[in-house]
Amino acid sequence: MAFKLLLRTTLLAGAAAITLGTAANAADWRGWNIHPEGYPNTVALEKFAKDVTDRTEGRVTAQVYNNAVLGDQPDAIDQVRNGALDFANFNLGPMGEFVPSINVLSLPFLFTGVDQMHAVMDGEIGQRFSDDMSNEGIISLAWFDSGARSFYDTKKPIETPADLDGLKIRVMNNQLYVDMVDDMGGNATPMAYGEVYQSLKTGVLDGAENNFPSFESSNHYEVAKFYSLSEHLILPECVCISKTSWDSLTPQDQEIVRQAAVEAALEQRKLWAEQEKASRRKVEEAGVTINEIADKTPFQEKMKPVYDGFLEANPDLKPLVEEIQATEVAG
Ligand code: GTR
Repeated sequence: MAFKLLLRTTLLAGAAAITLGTAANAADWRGWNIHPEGYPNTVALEKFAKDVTDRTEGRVTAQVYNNAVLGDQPDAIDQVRNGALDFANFNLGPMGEFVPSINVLSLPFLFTGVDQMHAVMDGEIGQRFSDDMSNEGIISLAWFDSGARSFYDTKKPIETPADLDGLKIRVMNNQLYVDMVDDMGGNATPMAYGEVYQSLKTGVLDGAENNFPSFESSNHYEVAKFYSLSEHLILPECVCISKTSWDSLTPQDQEIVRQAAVEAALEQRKLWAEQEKASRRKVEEAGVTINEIADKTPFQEKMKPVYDGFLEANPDLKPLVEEIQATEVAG
C-alpha cells in the first residue's frame, strides 16, 4: 500500500516535472459557456479556444466548458473578474451589475433594431464600453450577436401589457429587468437560466423572455407554447478575457488572442443569422404560436419610470443614452 502510494506520488511528480520542463510558462485556460454543444456561441467559442491553442503553439491551452457547468452567469462574471476563470462568452445584461455604464444597454426598447445595436457596438461607443469593462477586470475583445428578446409563456399570447397581469416571468439577474416586467404588469422572478425549464414545467413560472435560439436550445418551447414578439431587449454579448490572464500574456500572444476573438465573432454572427431562422422554424413546427405585436407603443410607454429611475440614479449616463438613440444605421 505504502509502496503503491509512493510510486504514484513519484510518477505524478515526474509527470509534473516533464510538463514544466517542456513549456515553462504554459497556461491552461478555462472558458465559461452557458450554451450547449452546436449553439452558434458554442461553436464560435470553441473555434476561439482552438485557434488560441494552435496559434500560441501551446503557450496557452484553452478549453471551453459548456452548459454553465462552471457556475451560473453572475457567478462566472465574478470569477472572470477575479481571475478564477480565464475567458467566457457573456451576455451584457447580467454584466450591468458589475459595470454600471453597461446597464444602459439593458434599458428596454433602447435600440431601434439589431442593426442599430451593431452600429453602436462596432463603433466608438462600443470601445468605451470595453474600456469600462477593462477597468473592472474584464477584457472584452469582440461582440457576439444575441438578436432580440421577446416574452414567451405557458398561458396565452401577449398582445398588450394587460396580458402580462399576474404572470410570473423569469428575468436575468439585473434589477432593471425586475422593474421592466413589474412595470409592464407582470411579476418578475430573477432565476438562473438552468432552472427555468423545470420551473416552467411545474408552474413555478408562467413565462420567461429570450431570443429564438435560446428559447429552442433550452427546450423551453416544449412547455411554453406562446411566443410574443415584444423584442423589448437587444443585448450584445462579449468574448471576454480575465484581465489577470490577459496581463500574463506577451504582447505578441495578446495579439493572437485578440485576432482569434475577432474571427470567432465573425463566425458567430454568421451562424447566428442562420440559427435564428432555423430555431424559429423548429419551434413553429413543434406547435408554438408566434404572435406578432402590431403596436408595441403601450409596452414602451410603460417603460418611462424605468428610464426615469435609471437616469435619476445615473445622471452622468444620460448623454450616453442619447448618443446611442441618435446613432444612425449605415446603408
Ligand atoms: C441567452 C444568453 C445567455 C443567457 C441566457 C439567459 O440568450 O445568450 O448568456 O443570458 O440568455 O436568459 O440567462
